[in-house]
Amino acid sequence: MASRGALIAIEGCDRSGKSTQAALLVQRLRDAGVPTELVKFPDRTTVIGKIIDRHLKGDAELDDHSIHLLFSANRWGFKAWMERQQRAGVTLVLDRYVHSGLAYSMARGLDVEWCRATDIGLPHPDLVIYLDAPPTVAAGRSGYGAELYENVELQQRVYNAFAELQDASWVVLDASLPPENVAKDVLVAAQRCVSLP
Ligand code: T5A
Repeated sequence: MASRGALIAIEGCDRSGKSTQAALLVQRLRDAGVPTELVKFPDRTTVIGKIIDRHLKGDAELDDHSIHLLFSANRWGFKAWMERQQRAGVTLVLDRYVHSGLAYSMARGLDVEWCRATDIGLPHPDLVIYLDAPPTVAAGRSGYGAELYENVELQQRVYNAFAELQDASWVVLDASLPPENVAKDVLVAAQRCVSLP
């Protein structure tokens, strides 16, 4: 029987470089012979993901509790699939996961314990890699401002919320460094839960 695949969550504020690093990590793990899949949350292709996408583009107004529940429901839609993949020995690299759900809703003033409750029962990440890029750095990156939450004032509150959520198990990386430097640090961190030949 294959040994269980790892669950690696990459977290951070908007434009901190998560998608860049998640894609590089998946490629490096696959190159090393580790079966790996990438999952991006929110997944905008599902029925729920399409509503989230419209909301983020300013096309569907939703109150803060409702959108929190939809982000969480979007993750629940992948629970069974993620568990199957892990059981089959596939490592999953998650571009955002439950801590994004908490940090963004905390930044909008929701109660953290209420927010946490909606994700209870989802698979636990074996590793959280947090890409630490101050909002003013991320704001200078291309495409910033295109979606609802991409403004420096809200991002500062998200940044503060992530700081509150961090514990000793997280690997916190300086994401203001060039992407290739961050990628080296991400790969080192990943080896806490994935063995490379
Ligand atoms: N959200 C999400 C919630 O509120 N609750 C939830 O539960 C979840 C899951 C969309 C929004 O939804 C919110 C958070 C978001 O506001 P998203 O689709 O992940 O979530 O949107 P973004 O975080 O904006 O994702 P992006 O793909 O836009 O940003 P990334 O992935 O952080 O950054 P990336 O890699 O795409 O890079 C952005 C730009 O910066 C450059 C890249 O080339 C690119 O141009 N770049 C760098 N430049 C300099 N130095 C580096 N180290 C760089 N790394 C990347």
